[in-house]
Parts: sequence; structure tokens; C-alpha cells
Amino acid sequence: MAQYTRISGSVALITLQNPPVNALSAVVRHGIVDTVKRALKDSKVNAVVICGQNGRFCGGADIREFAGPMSGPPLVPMIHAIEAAQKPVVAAIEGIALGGGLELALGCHYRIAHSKARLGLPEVTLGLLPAAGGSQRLPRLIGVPAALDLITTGRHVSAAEALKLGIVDQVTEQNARDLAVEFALSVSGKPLGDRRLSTRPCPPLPDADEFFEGAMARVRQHARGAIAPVACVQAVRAAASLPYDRGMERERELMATLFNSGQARALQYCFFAQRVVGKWSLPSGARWDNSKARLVCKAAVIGQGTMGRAITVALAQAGVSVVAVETQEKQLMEAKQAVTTMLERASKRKGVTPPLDLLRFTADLREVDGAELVIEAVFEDLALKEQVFHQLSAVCRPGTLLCTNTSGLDVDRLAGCTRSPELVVGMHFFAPAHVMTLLEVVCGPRSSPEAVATAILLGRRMGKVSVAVGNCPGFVGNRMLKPYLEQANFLLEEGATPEQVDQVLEEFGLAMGPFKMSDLSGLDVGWRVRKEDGLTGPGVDPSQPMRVRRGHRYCPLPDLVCEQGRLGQKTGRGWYQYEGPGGREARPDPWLHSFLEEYRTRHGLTARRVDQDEILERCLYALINEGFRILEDGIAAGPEDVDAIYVHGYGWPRHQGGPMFYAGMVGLGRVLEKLEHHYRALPDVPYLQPSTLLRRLVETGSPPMQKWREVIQNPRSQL
Ligand code: 3H9
Repeated sequence: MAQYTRISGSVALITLQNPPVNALSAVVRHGIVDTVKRALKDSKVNAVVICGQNGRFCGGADIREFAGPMSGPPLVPMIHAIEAAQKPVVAAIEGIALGGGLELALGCHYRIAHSKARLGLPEVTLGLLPAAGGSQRLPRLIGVPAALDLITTGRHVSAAEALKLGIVDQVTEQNARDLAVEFALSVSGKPLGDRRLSTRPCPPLPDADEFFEGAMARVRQHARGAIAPVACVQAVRAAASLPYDRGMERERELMATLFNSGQARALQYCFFAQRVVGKWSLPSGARWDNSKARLVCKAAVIGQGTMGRAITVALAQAGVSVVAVETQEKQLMEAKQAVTTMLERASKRKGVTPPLDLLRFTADLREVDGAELVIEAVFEDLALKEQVFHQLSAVCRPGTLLCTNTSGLDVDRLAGCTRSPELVVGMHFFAPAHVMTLLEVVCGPRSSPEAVATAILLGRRMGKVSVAVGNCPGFVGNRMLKPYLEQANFLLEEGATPEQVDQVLEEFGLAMGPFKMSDLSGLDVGWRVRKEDGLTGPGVDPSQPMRVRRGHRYCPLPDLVCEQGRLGQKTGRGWYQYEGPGGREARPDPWLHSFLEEYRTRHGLTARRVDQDEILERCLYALINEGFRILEDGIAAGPEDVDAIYVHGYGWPRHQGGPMFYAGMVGLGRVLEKLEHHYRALPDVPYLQPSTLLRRLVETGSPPMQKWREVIQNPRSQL
């Protein structure tokens, strides 16, 4: 709702009241329409101030309302009425003015912001555009290039930047509402003419066509198939080239297309999914809650390789003091230098002091004894990690939480090396750990609720989306990756090239296709795991056919590529060729093409034309099928958890929601049918056998995702 009060004799104060972010729900819009009318009618009122309750102006349209039929007064005429008012209307912006919230403020004649406020038009991140006049008013206020940047990226700006850009008229360290009231009194009676942004022309843009074509090309390149950024450019172009009313028509048309697109649904789902996984006390069956989390002030990181260094940086940036341990003196010195440089660079960008005083580097493991939480980040080798955990258990104070950064090893084995297995959890960071926003927090069967909650909270403080997962090989993300990569390899045997497979999956929107991704992470990682698993190398029974392991189809191609010394980007060759070791640009390699041909000939395989649909279905549905198995096994609390992991850690396009959401969009029945089809064709590939949960969901009429938990009802859940 919106509260109406009259203060300082002649100022009507309208306060938006809809906790927690004062979103513009139907009730709030009703409240604004009514209170504005009342203020304009009241002869004692000379000016109006609009503010938000609890130090937050407004978080925009109520996203929850998008799911159902819209009711209540629409935003566009409501904002027009404010702009057309004959009395000055001032927005007092504290906390946030986002989306429809900023559009409301742009309809006001003046804007006063608190210095800590953040402003922006993030609609694009929800698959929409600022369709309450924002795409038309903002360019008129701050010019096309700056408006286009804000609208197509959705980035939030500080009050200081907003002042510089001309979005707000004044910034204050004091109470923005009090200053706005004072300000409103000072401008009452002054002409409002060009304070009405819709009446202003857009600042002229030399070479507008060239500008917009360049902007569109850049936006399309970054969009990876997302349609909202493209529509945002079209809307701003309309602002630059059409009169206001026609620009508004265009805004409305574009919004209608976006609003009804599956992409908007997917992006809004991602917004809420990210928040659901953050609430680890909520998913049904979860056995921990955030009240149990300890606040960690002192941590230690064991091992200062690439991962350990980045974790050290991320901890220091979160304000945690860190003892960084590396037993190799040379590596210790290099790590100190590298961590310092990373922190200095990041702090320079943000204009803050680098938190170097929080760091201590040492070669002596005993110095971790003051830490409340230790993150082991040594090489991914179970025997080595076991040894480190034995040592940590001896040197750490009782009660210290011991975490392992592992991408798939058994966390419970490590817990077994300590005196307090309940204090051991996994923290699977993603490289580069100071940049990537995902953290899988692995709950071993003996991990205590307090240990899990503490790791999750620490991850959140490090700016990560922390997702609790169960303890199984590969956890959630890497476990699902296995069938996906396997299908990609089989497709090469059958006639596809790495370029073709990568292109199809990148056109789908993935940040990188499977072969480029493998080259980036290093082909030796999987090779070592397969050797340890007895799938390749000297341990394999020589009587086994090369393309069969344990009775199932096996593709030895990645092993053969590794045997050639081609380990990916780091050796300058892998599935692609690079300019040299460490080169980034993947170029098709004729050597690899001949190698594939020879391989097929040797094994009597006839290359066939593999089409786009087959690549998509086999790779993505195999991955999704494993996602269902993960839900069935209770390794993830719900489909949102799986999706958040894929969106934040594996380059899954947000506008496709995540693998489980995508399965729902495609239709569970169709996914099942296709898996059955491919499994019939390849019965020696168990990953293609449809999971029991998928079958059960289809049998129960493919319920919406919110209902999947009822069908899962897993008594064995690990969470
Ligand atoms: C729009 O405006 C369209 C218009 O252009 C035109 C239409 C015609 N609606 O993030 P938090 C909930 S599109 C409903 O944890 P924080 C959120 O789900 C909108 N609910 O807190 C959570 O609920 P719960 C453009 C919303 O302090 C709770 O509030 N606006 C909305 O870390 C707390 O949220 C945006 O895109 C909303 N608009 O961050 C802004 N916003 O407690 C989206 C939040 O049940 N919002 N909730 O889980 C944000 O970016 C952040 O929430 C914000 C606060 C920065 C505001």
C-alpha cells in the first residue's frame, strides 16, 4: 500500500509500504494512484514527495505477479499521471530504485538520492525491458549511449555515478526524505516544463544508424541467444528516432513479445531459484538451518596452487583473515606475489584499499592453529588429501571446521582421517575461484548441520551462490557432466567433429562447447581419473575390446588424444590447436580430423552426418537424465539447486533456466521419449536409460517443478 501524510504544512508525503523491497504490487499501485490524486486535489498541498518504507525506495514491479493474470492499475498511466501533475513531485531515493522503481522516479519531476542508494534498470536480467517508460525517458534524460549501457546490461549504479550521469539531481549523506521535503518546498510554484522527461527530445546522436548497428552487433554477440538485450536496443533506438508516444508504442510491442517468451519465464525462475537455494533451511527435508552457522573471522588455506591462491583472494575480499600455507618455499613466494597482485588489481578497480593486512603466508602447517575454519586446496589426489587431513586433525584446535576443496572426491573418506568427522565438509570452488559465483557445499554423511551451515554462510559472504549437495563421485555438477561429455565423444566416433558439436551447443547458449571446455580445464584431469578407475592405462585387462569397458560402450578417444601429449590449452594442442601453450583462441586442427578418420577406419566405423537435433538431444538429455537421478538419490535438495549449479558454475544460459527447468519447458514426456529412442539405438550406454524419476513424473502427468518434490519423496536423501 501507499501511506499518505502531510508534513511541513504543504508537502504530501507518499510512502510505499510493501516489505521487503516495496515492490509495485497491485495494492501498492492502487495506493499510489489514490494518494497522488488526493495530493493533487488537496488545496493545502503545494508539492509531493514519494519515498519508500524501511530505507528502500522501490525494487520495481512485483515479479511474482508476472506469473498470473495482471490486475490493478497499470504502471504506465500511473507514472504519466505523476509526470503530468501541476504540482512538483520529488522522488526521495534511499536504498534502491530498480526497474519500475526507477521508472517511477523518472516520472517524478526531481530525484534526490541517498549516497548509499543503488539505481538501475535490471529488467533485461529478467528477460524484459523497462516497459513503464524507462526505455523512453532515460535516454531523454542522460543521452542514448549511457542509457543504452544501463538498459542492455541491467547494471546498478551508485548514487555518485547516478549524479554524474544526470539521473538524480542531488545526493545526500543525510536522510533523503528530509532533504526531498525541503527541496520540494523550494521548487513549489516553479514551472515544471522540461522537468517532464517525456516532453524532452532525445539528445541528438551523430551517426545514429552506425551507432545502433554497432551496438546491436555487440549486444547480439554477448547475448548468446537471449532476446531481451536485443529488444532493449530496439526500444532505445525508438526513443532516439521517434516521438515519445510512438516510442512508447514500440516499447509496449517489444515488451509483449518478451513477456510471453519462454526466456522471460526462465530468467524469472532463475531469480527465485537463486534465492531458494540460499535458504538452506527451507527445502523440505533439509536438516540444517542458518541459525546454526558460525561467523568465521579467521581461516586458513592449505596449498597455494592456482586454486588455493584464488580462494585466499576471495576470503580476504570477504574480510576474513587468512593464513596461507604452502610447504614449497618457492611456490610460497610466488603465491604471495600473485595473491598480492590479484588483490591490488581488484581493489584498484573498486577504488578501495587492498586487504593485504588480512594475509599471512607461511610454510609451517602448525600456524593454522588459530583458524576457525581451514580449507584444504592441495592437488586433487585422495591419498595426498588424506595425509593433509591427518596432519590438520593433529594441529588444529578442537572445534575447527575442516573443509576440502575437491571437485568429486569422497568427503567422508577425509572426514574419517580426523578426530571430529562431523566438522568436515566439502567446499567445491570453481576456477577461477575469486571470480566464479558457484560453491557446492558437500555434506558428508557425518557432517554436522552447523558445519554445513557455516560453509554455506562463508560462501555467501564470499559472494557465491552456495548450494548444498550430497557426497557422491562428482557431486552434482561434475556428475552430470560425465554423461554429457561421453555423448560428445561418441558423436565424434560416429562422424561429428569437435567444432560441429561445440557450435551446436554454443548456439543453444552454453558459454563453451564440451571440447573447448575440456581443452580449457585440461584433458589430463579426466585422464587421470579414468586411469585410477581402471578404465584406461596399464591396469586395463588386455583381453577387453578397446571400445568396451565393464560391458558398456567406452570411447577411448580422449585417452588417445592425451597419449599424444595433447592436454588442451596448456600444451597448445588438444581437441583444437592454439597459438602456443596457454593460447586461448581455439582453431580447428587438421591433424585431429585425420586422427579421427584413421580411428574410425581402424575400428570399422562409418562416419555419418550427425544433425543438430541429435547433438542437442543426446548431449543435453543425457545430462538432464543424470540430473533426475541426482534428485532421486537425494544428492540435491530440489531442481532449483541443480539449475543454480549449472547456471552459476557451468555456463548454462540463464535464459534457458537450467537443465531441469529446460526439461520442463521441452516437456518431460518428450525428453523421456527421446531418451527411450536413443537408448534403443545405443543399449550399451546406461546413461541414456531413462531414470525412474523421469518416468514417474511423466506417469503422474508431468507436474510443474514446484510439485516434483512430492513425487521424489526420497527417504534416502543425503540433505
Ligand atoms: C520491472 O520493474 C518491470 C517494469 O519495468 C515494467 C513493467 C510493466 N518483486 O534479493 P533479496 C523479493 S521488473 C517481487 O533476497 P537483497 C525476493 O524474492 C523488476 N519480489 O534481498 C526476496 O523474497 P524472499 C525489476 C521481490 O537485499 C526478497 O524480496 N526489479 C522483488 O539481497 C528479498 O530479496 C528488479 O529486477 C521484486 N521486484 O536484494 C529487482 N525484488 O524473501 C530485483 C526482490 O521471499 N530484486 N524481491 O526470498 C533485486 O535485485 C534484489 O532483490 C534487491 C534486494 C537488490 C532489490
